[in-house]
Amino acid sequence: MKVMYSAVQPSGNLTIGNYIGAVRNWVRLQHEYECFYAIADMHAITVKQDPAELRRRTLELAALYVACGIDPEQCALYVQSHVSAHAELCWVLNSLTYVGEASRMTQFKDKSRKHADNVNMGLMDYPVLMAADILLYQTDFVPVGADQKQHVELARDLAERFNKRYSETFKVPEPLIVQGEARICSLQEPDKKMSKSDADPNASVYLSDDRDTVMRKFKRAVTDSGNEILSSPEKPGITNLLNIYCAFHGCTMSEAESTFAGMGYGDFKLAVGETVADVLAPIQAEKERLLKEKDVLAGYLSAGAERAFKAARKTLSKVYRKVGFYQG
Ligand code: ATP
Ligand code: LTN
Repeated sequence: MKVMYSAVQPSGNLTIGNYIGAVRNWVRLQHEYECFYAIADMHAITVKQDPAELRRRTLELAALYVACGIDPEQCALYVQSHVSAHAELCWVLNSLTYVGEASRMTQFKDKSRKHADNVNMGLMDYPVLMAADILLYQTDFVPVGADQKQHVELARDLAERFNKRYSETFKVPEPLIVQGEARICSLQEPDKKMSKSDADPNASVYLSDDRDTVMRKFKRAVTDSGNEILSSPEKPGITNLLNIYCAFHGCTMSEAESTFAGMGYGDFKLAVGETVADVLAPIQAEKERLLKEKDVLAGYLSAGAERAFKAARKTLSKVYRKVGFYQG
């Protein structure tokens, strides 16, 4: 069976961008592959986190994964910091990564600008830890949103570099990016991606938003000049709303355009909001139910970590042997 690996950071409430770009695809793919789905808490601390909040969000994210349809019996669902091999392989890969290539990563440059008072080593090392995550499991495919493509490419480069220097060890992974749905944009600045750490709460729709909040955010979404509901580069606001509608309703762009032909912007925004709220309601109810059963959730996570640990250990001991670490 081919292997799939992905993760989300518990760095904020999940947005509909995370759902469409990542988690929903994981659910679709879980029966066709051997899947490892992690909660990337080690990545999250590369920007400042409140410890109690990080702990709470980690469990909440586990509940949300399951509520969205991830089957913990089928997939290894676990917390990254529970499997120490991630940090260990990261250290080895650090010695293969050039400072130049790490400092050229788009996300590192963006986050350095955004958190100018805290440009720490972890922020620069973020893609190397991500490469370690992926390569530990001999991953074939990495389902992510378009923003993570560059990081998966670094993981490929590091795998090839290691294999060339020490002999064949790592599978070279492929990113798996669903076109169109891969980038849901901010409702306030539609040329920017929707992000769970955006300071403006109206920019992002969270999976935890109730119907009223969802409707209010869509009502306030910025639109473009003109009055036609068409997808085009000159209409980033309308295009984004159409994209969201297609992703949640399950239709093509031209089907969505004909559904809304002749409708005013105001009614169109309400229709998109209703469609999103209808999908979110059952997920929210299931998440609340799961959070009341903390022991069950903790059981899923420890079983997941055990499975991940076994697979990761195999790769890590091979790596340690190849680089020449004395093993007795
Ligand atoms: P942060 O704002 O804290 O950097 P984020 O919202 O960008 O977080 P991540 O944890 O970095 O979320 O990403 C989790 C997954 O969701 C990744 O696969 C990423 O590509 C995907 N993703 C994030 N935002 C979007 C988006 N707006 N559209 C589509 N996919 C997205
Ligand atoms: N950086 C990723 C989260 C992440 C990830 C991974 C995704 C951490 N490790 C390994 C895929 C594979 C993000 O989506 N921001």
